[in-house]
Amino acid sequence: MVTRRSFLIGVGGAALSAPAHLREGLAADSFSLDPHLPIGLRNIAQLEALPGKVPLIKLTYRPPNYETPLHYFNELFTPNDAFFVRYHLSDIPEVDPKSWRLAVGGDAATKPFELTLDALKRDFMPVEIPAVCQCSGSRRGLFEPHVAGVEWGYGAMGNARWKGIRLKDILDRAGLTKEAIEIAFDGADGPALDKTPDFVKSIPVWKALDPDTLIAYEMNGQPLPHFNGAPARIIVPGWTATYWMKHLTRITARSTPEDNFWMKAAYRIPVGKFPLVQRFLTQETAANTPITEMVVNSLITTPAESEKVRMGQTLTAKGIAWDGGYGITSVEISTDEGQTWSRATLGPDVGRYSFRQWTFPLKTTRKGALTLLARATNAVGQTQNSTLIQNPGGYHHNLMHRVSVIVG
Ligand SMILES: Nc1nc2c(c(=O)[nH]1)N[C@H]1C(S)=C(S)[C@@H](COP(=O)(O)O)O[C@H]1N2
Ligand SMILES: [Mo]
Repeated sequence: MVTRRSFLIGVGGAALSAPAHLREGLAADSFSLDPHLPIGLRNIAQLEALPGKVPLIKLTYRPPNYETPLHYFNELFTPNDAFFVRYHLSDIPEVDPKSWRLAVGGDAATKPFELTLDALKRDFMPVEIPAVCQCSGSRRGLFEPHVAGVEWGYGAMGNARWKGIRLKDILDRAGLTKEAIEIAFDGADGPALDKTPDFVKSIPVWKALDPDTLIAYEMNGQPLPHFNGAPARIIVPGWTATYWMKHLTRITARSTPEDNFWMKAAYRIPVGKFPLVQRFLTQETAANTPITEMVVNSLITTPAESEKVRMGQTLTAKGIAWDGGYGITSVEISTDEGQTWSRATLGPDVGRYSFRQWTFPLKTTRKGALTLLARATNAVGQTQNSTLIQNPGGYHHNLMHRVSVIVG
């Protein structure tokens, strides 16, 4: 079926019309939406640039939810200006780094204090960690049956080098009591007119004290872009991005579980359904538990869906794999719908929380459609699913990615 849809390319907004899966006429860096996304979404999604960003796939404007087009993941690190944007609340102030203050306190902190950005950079040791920032609901739009929420495709994620200081160093200065069980974060953004509760998230104290959990002020060597949390945000490597508080203003050490809507009702998964190791026990109920680490996953970034390839041509398929930080041990490719698998060559390991690139030589010996499947496995033996683990939030989609090229 060919539906007419128009979308804006570039800031100038040259209008083009083409169904997403029949876009051979468009440049290689053009817009592509997965054919499995709900048709309603495929008709309204637009490429549009927020200030400071290249055109991204706009899913909602208030609050801004924009995903990264798939082809950007051909790069190991996602460019800052192409990095996805996700917000729950519409009032998003531009924070002046000069007047910004970070308040640290709570009933489980003996020495509350405030910090300027200069003091944060000056008084604590800087560290830099490559890590994937992935929304829990990335690929929610690919769930069948569909699940309510922002109908993300593949691009509610990105990989960056995050530079900042250890959250642990801040908590050491705050003098945690032995009753401390959770560390909560608040950001400068808030609800606009609606009654949506303020976005506050907490993590277990053991995760907050992990030397890899950071307060970052730089991303890929540049100050954080406004829409990715300037002037400072939380980085919880391995865990989904819901805890990666942007525009951080307050850190609260708690002796009791945080009990707001965003902890108690949202970002929860059924107990025991996913193969996960790290648990957030102070928030767990008999039925469900907060989402924690990312599941093992991969993508094929080259070739693009429906790309035309000449018969006899050898091309190099490439892509990325990532997990919750155990480390990718293999990526396998199948060209026969999963009957047989061959190992791809892994690129350099730049850190256990980063994307791991892979390549695979592809021979085209027959005319017609050639379908690739990719499957990643990690160091604790977790692998991607061939059937979806259904859950009410539409989280943790890690079905094997499928891309078909046309050999002619
Ligand atoms: N202040 C603030 N921080 C936030 C959020 C938010 O709505 N407000 N959303 C969280 C969620 S759910 C995600 S997926 C990531 C998105 O990070 P990004 O916009 O930098 O890509 O930010 C997290 N931090
Ligand atoms: Mo998210």
